[in-house]
Amino acid sequence: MASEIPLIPYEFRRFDAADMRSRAQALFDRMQLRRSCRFFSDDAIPLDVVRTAIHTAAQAPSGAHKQPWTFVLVTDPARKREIRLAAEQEEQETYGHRMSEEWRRALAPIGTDWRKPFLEHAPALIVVFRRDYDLDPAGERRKNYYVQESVGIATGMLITALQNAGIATLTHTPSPMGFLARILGRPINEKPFLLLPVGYPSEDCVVPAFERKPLDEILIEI
Ligand code: IYR
Repeated sequence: MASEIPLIPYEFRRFDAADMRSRAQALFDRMQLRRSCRFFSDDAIPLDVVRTAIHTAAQAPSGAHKQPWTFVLVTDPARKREIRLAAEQEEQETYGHRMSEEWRRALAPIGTDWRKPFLEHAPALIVVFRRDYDLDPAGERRKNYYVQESVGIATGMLITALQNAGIATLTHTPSPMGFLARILGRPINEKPFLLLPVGYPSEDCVVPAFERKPLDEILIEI
């Protein structure tokens, strides 16, 4: 089938195997230190670095190249406060009665509760929105494809890019998240996907002493 879009040569750089090894290892060493950060310093972070990381995320593959994502970068303290209060309201319901006993037990070692002070302490929040459809200029719906997968991949790239640049993140999913679309005034075709507080960890930030699965447990080679 002929493509309607012009085809151009793939600009791809090969490295020798030694270079490949050191590049892979260097990224692994940084990513191994990635932790979900729940205690942020209120120190400012260079926002241009965050913008570059968001631009990196937007290099992700997407179904039919629809790029079904929008990233909202929130630094305004009043808006962060509004988001914290709304998130805590939902989380009070969730922790109060929406969670199953099994879910409660799974969360117990992490020690989270309905209080979300990091939503105000973190110098910035990135709210990732998914677009299940786009609206064409006439207001007609144009469906997007594999939206969950596409936005999930982009978000993974975002977390990687931020960690690589020295910015800590938390993947936060207050549920339901509809309040984010309302507070941020997003259009009807955008649904909140993930809320990502970003910044430097506070001096006294602690994280659970989790172990990650070893490679031989998660990799099957045939
Ligand atoms: N969204 C809630 C609960 C929560 C759920 C899971 I699964 C976690 O890994 C962590 C928290 C909250 O943010 O507290």
